[in-house]
Amino acid sequence: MKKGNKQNKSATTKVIAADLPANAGYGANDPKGDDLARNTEDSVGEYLTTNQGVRINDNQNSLKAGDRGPTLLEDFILREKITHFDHERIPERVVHARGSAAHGYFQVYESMAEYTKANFLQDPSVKTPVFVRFSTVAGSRGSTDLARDVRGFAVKFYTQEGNYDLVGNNMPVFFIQDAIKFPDLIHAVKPEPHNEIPQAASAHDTFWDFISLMPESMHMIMWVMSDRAIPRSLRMMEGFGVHTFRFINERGKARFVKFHWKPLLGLHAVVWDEAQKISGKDPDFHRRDLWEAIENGDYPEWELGVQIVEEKDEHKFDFDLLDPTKIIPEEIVPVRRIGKMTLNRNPDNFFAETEQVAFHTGNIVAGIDFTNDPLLQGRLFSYLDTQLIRLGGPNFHEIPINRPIAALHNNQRDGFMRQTVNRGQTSYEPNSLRGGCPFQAGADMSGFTTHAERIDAQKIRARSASFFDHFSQATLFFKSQTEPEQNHIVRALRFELGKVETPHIRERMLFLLAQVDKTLANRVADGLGAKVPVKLDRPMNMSFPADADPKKFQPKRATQAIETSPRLSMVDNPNFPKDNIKTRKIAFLVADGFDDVAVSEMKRALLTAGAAVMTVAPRLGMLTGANGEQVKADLSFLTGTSVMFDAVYVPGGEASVVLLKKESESSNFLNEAYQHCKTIAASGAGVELLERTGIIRDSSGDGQEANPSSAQAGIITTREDDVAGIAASFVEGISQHRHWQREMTL
Ligand code: HDE
Repeated sequence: MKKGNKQNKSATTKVIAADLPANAGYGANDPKGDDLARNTEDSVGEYLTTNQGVRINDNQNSLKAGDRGPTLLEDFILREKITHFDHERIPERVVHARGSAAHGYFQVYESMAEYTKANFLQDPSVKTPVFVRFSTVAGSRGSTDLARDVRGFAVKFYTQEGNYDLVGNNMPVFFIQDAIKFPDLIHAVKPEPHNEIPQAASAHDTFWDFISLMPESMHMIMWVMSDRAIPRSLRMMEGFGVHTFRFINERGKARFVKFHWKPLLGLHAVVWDEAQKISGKDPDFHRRDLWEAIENGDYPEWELGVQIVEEKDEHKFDFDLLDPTKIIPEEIVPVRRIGKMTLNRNPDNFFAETEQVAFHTGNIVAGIDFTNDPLLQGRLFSYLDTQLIRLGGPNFHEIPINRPIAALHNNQRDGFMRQTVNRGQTSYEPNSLRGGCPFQAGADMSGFTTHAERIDAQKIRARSASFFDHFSQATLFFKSQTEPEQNHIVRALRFELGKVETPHIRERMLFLLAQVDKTLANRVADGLGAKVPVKLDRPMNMSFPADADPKKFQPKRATQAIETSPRLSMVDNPNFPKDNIKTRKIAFLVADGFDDVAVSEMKRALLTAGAAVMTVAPRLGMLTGANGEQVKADLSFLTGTSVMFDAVYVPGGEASVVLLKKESESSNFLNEAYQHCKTIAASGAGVELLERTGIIRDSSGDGQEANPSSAQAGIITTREDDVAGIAASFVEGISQHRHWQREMTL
């Protein structure tokens, strides 16, 4: 048999995906999966070929003049391979370069016909395929997942009537009010241009220089300095459409709408110290978490929420609905949950899908429309434009991940990489040669019609005075946080401004913070060893035309309808009761001689509650329990650290605990988990390990250490090996996610 040949291959085997069974590997009812299958290829059982389909006999050696001679230009196989390799990269996204994505579907709970004619929001039995890409904003494609940053939350709905993209973020407001400031904002936050430092971080002079001159960003700054900017998981964060959009019903009636995504796993964050450590230990933490959850069948779910406002109420609020630096507090207009999105399939190929997916705020369907939000208006230009450079031409809509499942017919033709072979003589409309086809669709045939908004205005470069209240909602956000969350904002600002080297930038920021909340500003100033200035030597707002009167552009506070909005907090948010531990990761610290009974009982309790358990041991391989039970060590102290977990359990077993005590890493593990306010449980001799670290100060108890004081909240122990007795408290402790009371004693 010749090298590389396989006897059982028929010479006619084709590699193209059209031959794959419909739904290859994707399950039934997945129209986008079916569509993608036309382009998938897995090479299993196939010969190696060139891109022209010529079978390759030797993939090890280039063609040479003699075995020690020069390589020949003639070697078309070498040239094709290397040329393709040389061109494998496309430009990364100018923002949101770092991302992770998944497939899934969306189903509406009941028809929304009263509000919108959008086809995918009518029938609860219809599953609309979606592709969702989460991202960070500032870092490049290879940057860490755990940067302090906004997270992109972009959803492409492949509806029967065309693609609808809801290109949102995990924060409901934005830094700026007008698209014309976007390049400035991004230039300021990206690594500084002279030395390309720092990567994926806002903690540097240029970002804070810009922000200190943009009071309109203060509301967003509160969000970015809060724990929302360091989510525990992409599966545990909210999403927001940010802008006000419109719903249009069959009768043409329009209403304003704001979109929300509410995660069914709740809202959770890590702590900043943890985020920085994860960035070193596992920079792919969020990507891995999303991937693994889907592989394990723990499909992340979000409910789509809408806040609907009648057109007649447009001016009823103390802010402008068109201003993207404002929210409509949920206490004022409740969020109605109208459907659910489930992510149930990982991409087959990162480049083909996650990298090449092209979102565009302009991808809308009949029943949804834009508003005049000046940030949204700019985005409507930017997304199509950016894809032209990023994906190399006007035909990116033909890339499998981008093409709609709805039929696509028009007279657009040609261009780089055109895939469609358009038949026929005509490529214009109107025409008679092709019977007028393709023809326009009436509104009754789902033809898109723009909402006929009345506009009677002068053409001016200006911003409405209704956009000038830059601080009230920043104050609302800060006041709505629990004490530990406020502490985190203070510390985040101390960290970020602490990295700023130019004194006047810090001072301007302290002045702006004082407009939000005086205590906040004073506390940040304390940490910086600075004082809050009483006035500035330049106007607060530098964002006005060159010959304008600066006084006219100063922020103005409006009276607020509410003082606090509990739904802005992550810790104490009535939308997200802390009542489960589903998919949380728990570490068991074990060594040979561990208490087999304790391990299996605790494991059973945690698995029943939906958590995942991993063993971390001094070494990899099989471990033997005191009664001879064998357990595989999933991680060693070298490969597994506490920041990868939500909680820790130390079972008893004298021999195991003796071995663990010899490992300084076991103490580090526990100390770090304690410092990050995680739930820690120990039973039998395992309690001694907690004593050695100082986590438990009172060594006389018998399980009484469980919550004896707020400082010990989330520390659950029993010396009696009564694992069944503490399992419920452990589960309850983990469901609280973090025990911030402990942090205040640090
Ligand atoms: Fe984007 N944004 N953006 N943005 N944005 C992009 O499009 C832009 C804004 C958001 O996973 C780019 O394909 C402008 C707000 C997400 O592929 C680009 C302005 C919100 C993603 C672009 C904004 C977003 C992007 C870069 C101000 C939340 C990632 C690559 C007017 C509502 C989508 C690309 C993905 C990506 C422009 C502001 C969300 C350059 C000009 C506000 C989630 O077109």
